[in-house]
Amino acid sequence: MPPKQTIDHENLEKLKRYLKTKPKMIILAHSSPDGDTLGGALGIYFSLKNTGQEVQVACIDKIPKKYQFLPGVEKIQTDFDENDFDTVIFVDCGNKKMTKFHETKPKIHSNKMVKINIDHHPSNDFFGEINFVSTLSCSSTEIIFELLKALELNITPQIATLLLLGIYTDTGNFMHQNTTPKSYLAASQLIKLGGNVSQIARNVFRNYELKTFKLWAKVLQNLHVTSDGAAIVGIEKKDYQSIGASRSDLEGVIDYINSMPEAKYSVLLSEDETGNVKASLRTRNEDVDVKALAEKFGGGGHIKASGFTIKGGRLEKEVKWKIIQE
Ligand SMILES: [Mn+2]
Repeated sequence: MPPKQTIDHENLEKLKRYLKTKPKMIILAHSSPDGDTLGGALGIYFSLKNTGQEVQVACIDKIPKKYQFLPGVEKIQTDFDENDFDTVIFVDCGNKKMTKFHETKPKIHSNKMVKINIDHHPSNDFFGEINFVSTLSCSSTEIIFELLKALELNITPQIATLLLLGIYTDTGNFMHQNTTPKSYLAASQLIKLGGNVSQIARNVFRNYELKTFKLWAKVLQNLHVTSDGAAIVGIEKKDYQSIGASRSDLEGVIDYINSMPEAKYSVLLSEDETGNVKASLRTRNEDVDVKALAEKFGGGGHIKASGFTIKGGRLEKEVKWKIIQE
């Protein structure tokens, strides 16, 4: 069977027809936003806005400092009135609850809204009325790039940078297993369209503050490999608070931990600011599926990179790290 097209023809035609009705659209990034969800959400925002569509963009969480350089970042609202819209575009949401807006705005999941679902996570259950879900794409922005081309929308240098960002961050600089010839091709075309690689590198990948390094030093110091081959480390709230860092400063450190040849898989446990324990899991081992492991704890993700949250938990270290649920 030939590989499925990234952009499903039927859904594309549906979207083209729907856009002609001039819907009122809100684009949502997922909570704890990353480069893919932000680049994707803003990329669509500009391309639709430039054609005169009525569109706004929101993310429930604060935008991390390293993404503050993004064109249009000031357009991202942390709140919105659901009654102002008839359409939600979900970007990079492996499930529809990932925006975290569902608790305060149930209407966004009701049948009063047209849901457009753009994602590349295997866990995605096609929850939209219109779906562009391709698990073979390295990032949601890779899908969005295909989509914008299919819609014949103009891709400005600004939009190219936004889409390129998602490819860079989700492939870990083209080093993760999800990197395909298509990812390189998309990146090449986006650079040709004016995508700015050095701006992405300087802001996202070569941009660490002293507090981040101090926190990473704690992580590396506490790291150990269990007898069954798990590289595991726990970071308590007091660990980052004592050096003026925050949990988001941990982003990226798991990929260094996961570079150890003696580890079958890696687990980074961290207490968040609101009394939960979050776990990030990675593996470079062909035989290990960390998605299955995360699912056992109610989480999900990809086979090589996943995560879960234990609500109302804290970490305690006796001999090993363990999660105490309260
Ligand atoms: Mn993604």
